[in-house]
Amino acid sequence: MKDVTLLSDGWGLRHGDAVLPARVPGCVHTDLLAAGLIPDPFIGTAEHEVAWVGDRTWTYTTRLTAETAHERTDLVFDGLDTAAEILLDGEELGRTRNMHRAHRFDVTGRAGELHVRFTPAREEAEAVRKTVGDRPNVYPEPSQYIRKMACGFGWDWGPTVVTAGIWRPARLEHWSTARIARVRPAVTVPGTHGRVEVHLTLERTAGGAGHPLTARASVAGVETETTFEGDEATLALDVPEPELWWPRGHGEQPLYDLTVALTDGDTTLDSWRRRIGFRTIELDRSADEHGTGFTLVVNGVRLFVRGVNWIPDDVLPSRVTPERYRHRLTQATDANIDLVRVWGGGIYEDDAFYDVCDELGLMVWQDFLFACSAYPEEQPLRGEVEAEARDNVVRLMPHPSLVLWNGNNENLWGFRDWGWEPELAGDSWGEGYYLGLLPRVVAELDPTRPYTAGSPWSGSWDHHPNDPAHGTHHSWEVWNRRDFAEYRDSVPRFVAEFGWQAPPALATLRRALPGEDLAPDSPGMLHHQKAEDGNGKLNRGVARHFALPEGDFDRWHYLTQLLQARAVAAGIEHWRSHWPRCAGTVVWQLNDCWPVSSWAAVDGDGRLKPLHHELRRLYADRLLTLQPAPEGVVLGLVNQSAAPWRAEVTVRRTTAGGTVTAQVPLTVEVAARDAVRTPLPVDALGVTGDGEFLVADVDGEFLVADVDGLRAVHFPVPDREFPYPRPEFDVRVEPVAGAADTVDVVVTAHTLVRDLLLQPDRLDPDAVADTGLVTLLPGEESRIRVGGWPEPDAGRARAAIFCVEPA
Ligand code: BMA
Repeated sequence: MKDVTLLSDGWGLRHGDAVLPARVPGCVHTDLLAAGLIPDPFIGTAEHEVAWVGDRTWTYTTRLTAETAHERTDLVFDGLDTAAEILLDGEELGRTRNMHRAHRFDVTGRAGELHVRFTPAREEAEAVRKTVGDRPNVYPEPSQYIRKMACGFGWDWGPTVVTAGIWRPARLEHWSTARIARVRPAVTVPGTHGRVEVHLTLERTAGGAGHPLTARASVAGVETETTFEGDEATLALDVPEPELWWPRGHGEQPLYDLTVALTDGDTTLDSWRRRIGFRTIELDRSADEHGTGFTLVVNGVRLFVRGVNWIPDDVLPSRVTPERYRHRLTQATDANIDLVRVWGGGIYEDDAFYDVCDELGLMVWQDFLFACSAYPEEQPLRGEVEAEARDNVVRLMPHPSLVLWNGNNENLWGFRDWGWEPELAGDSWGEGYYLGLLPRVVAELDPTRPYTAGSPWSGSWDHHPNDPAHGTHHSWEVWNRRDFAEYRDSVPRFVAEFGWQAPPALATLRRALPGEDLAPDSPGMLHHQKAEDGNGKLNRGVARHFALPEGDFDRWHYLTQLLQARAVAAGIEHWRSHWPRCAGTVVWQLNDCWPVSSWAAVDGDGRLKPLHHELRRLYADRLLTLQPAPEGVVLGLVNQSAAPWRAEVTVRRTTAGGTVTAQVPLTVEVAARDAVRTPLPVDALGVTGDGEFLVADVDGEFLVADVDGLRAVHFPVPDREFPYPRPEFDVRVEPVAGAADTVDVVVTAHTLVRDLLLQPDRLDPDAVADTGLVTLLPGEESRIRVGGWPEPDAGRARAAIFCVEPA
């Protein structure tokens, strides 16, 4: 049987004359941090102080001992970051230049000093740039000339931390006769049975050549075997009536162990095991009266996708543990998210990520790793791109959660719109990858999954790549230049990116910026804001609705977080109610890779922004909305559950002081997995249709709709024009039986209280609340469960509560 020795211990990192203890997997930054030799780049402006690390050559060392019981020994690296020379007793075993693939070296019978020497990534990238020529990039770094996580060079939400190191596990594999080199399980559900075609590739030793070997595969109690003399075999398993794997919210996630064993007579040589799931996946891109659709169909069910974009959870990605993946992805499912898009400026995540997605029923859309720049198609990059694509398609294809491969992020758009086309003047820029190489690799290796060439992409050059009427669309104009009301001006077929920034939680800022007198433009705040004119956009966003608070950081912080939630709500409420014309929203972005002001719903320390709670409402199976529309105020109801919804809605017109001036009951039938938009009865409610100003001339009136515990409100004027009363409410704290450090903070409103928010991290840095923004009418109560708060106190709870104040 193959023997595996993990090479996790006994590594050193050369630093000057010293050798520091090194972690594998890990990176130079984590080793230097552990040795106390660099400050934490996440704190203050220390990012600058560690910049030198990325520009040095670094060598990892260990000793290899020889093993003689097997015919072959391979030294295997699951990931080397990035340009490395591997030396055994001074003799070169090989060189690498791609963080995104695995490498294997034959070290049979060899012992000695192993050195892995990393050239600075920029040096490697610049050398490649010299040979292939210059190409446009949205960012000032040479990220497209090296196959390395692009966002590590800095992004509009990320620090520049250029890593090096053995970032994924390393091991020795000792084997004889043959080993399993590759297993490609193609899972389909033709009719009522499940079919797994296991495409197996072996590697044999010289002695193992031509030797008859047996491969046995089994899944769900079905077994098959084959004996063969070559290096390839295909085993087909038919599973009668398997339980189907469903995206969350649509059914269960049954997973089946698929095992493959390779034997030589009675001797087992090698084995392989993964969990798979049975489901069908199609991407419907047919033309219709609105353009070209983009609808995921799982097990025959057409889905509105409730998605978020995922970026590397740490700019030092080797630090992300399986537990951390589980925690972060559970935060996603807590917000009723059903798809994560692994964005192309990051990494192909560890298997642990996709394992959790398989279990949680979280669909994964995986980008190939190209983002926001023109990528040369010449060598040595082309060969690396192909090898990396082959590695990762095969590695990830067993996961049922993976539903879509995507060629790149924004590069087809960039070519057409961002001045690249003239600048390139005929040079290669990646089109050959997105429209040629990558779809060929997917069709060859993983033909059961759909591929799309890019995000955004309209399906062909016949339409603008970001044409909302065709395929996927990125909606960035609104955040960059406009009010979020303008999300309502179009109905894209699938919104793969849109978002709004907000600062992280206060406790996160306090940790990242110790001692700073916090202001929107204090030095640390500015350093932890990487977007072009980020604060300007935040401030203009606030000023469209509220008087911009001067000299009151806490209020600015509350209002920017509030605006983030309202902006994303405006988009999702509108687009989701236009199902099936619009078939998904993928919010930019779920997570952060350090503490920063960004579009994320979960901040860099893992704390929830109000947007996270808002997403839970927006992505619930049933959604009630009131939306201004050209035809008047529209009641939008979404029902993504499998049961029809007979919604008995009460719509009220009420004054700021709490007097109900009109009230109508409305019954709306919403079929299963359907959405309905219905204009409000103008006569009964006295509302007129006139753009944003929809309630009749009476000052200080607004609309409230309620059904089955869901509420929607519509205020006809910007907040700064609305005559809010001075908010009055009581706060009490009630213990929760049987739950340590947990209380209910109960807020009773005596007036209208708009967008009340309890910020739990002001109570305790570890405290969490189960409720985000909530609007209370006079007399109403909100019960906010707060966990992780050992010393509850009503006065402190009150001090942690914010709401909209009169202008
Ligand atoms: C999109 C993404 C990222 C970027 C985000 C916010 O373009 O693809 O490149 O971080 O917008 O600007």
